[in-house]
Amino acid sequence: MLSKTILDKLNHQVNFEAASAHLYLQMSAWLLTQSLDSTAAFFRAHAEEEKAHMMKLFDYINETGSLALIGEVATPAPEWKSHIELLEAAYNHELAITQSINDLVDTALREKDYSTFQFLQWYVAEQHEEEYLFSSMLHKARIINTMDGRALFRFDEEVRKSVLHH
Ligand code: OFO
Repeated sequence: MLSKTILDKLNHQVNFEAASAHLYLQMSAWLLTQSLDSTAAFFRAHAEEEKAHMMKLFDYINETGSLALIGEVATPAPEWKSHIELLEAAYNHELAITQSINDLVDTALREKDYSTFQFLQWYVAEQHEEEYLFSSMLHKARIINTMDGRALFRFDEEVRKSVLHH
């Protein structure tokens, strides 16, 4: 049985993951208007991942005999001025998710809810992956945005072709 504190926080996380799915889907639409089709495809696929994160929580809550709640999801405003600004927003969003997961882990430990603590470990590992993924994308976008950066990238590409493939 989940305590009220844990249940509220888990339901809050259900909503957060749903909001993430909406945000990334909105981002993919904006990216399409900028002809960044592959980045748009990435965000669209990532919106699906967030939906899966949401469903995993939804199932866990229901399996404990508690009631998962589908809350209202805020409408994301597509007001990014550049793809870099969008990537920064996405990275910051992931940092906020990590914080929320960490807070849940903290509470589970404090309440000695070891089942929830164990369940959340998947999210802890996942957030490590997601932060890495989004920060490396942002980093690459920033590099390619400068002339020197483009030259560096070409060099790196040459290394990939000539050294790594031999
Ligand atoms: Fe992108 O993260 Fe969900 O949990």
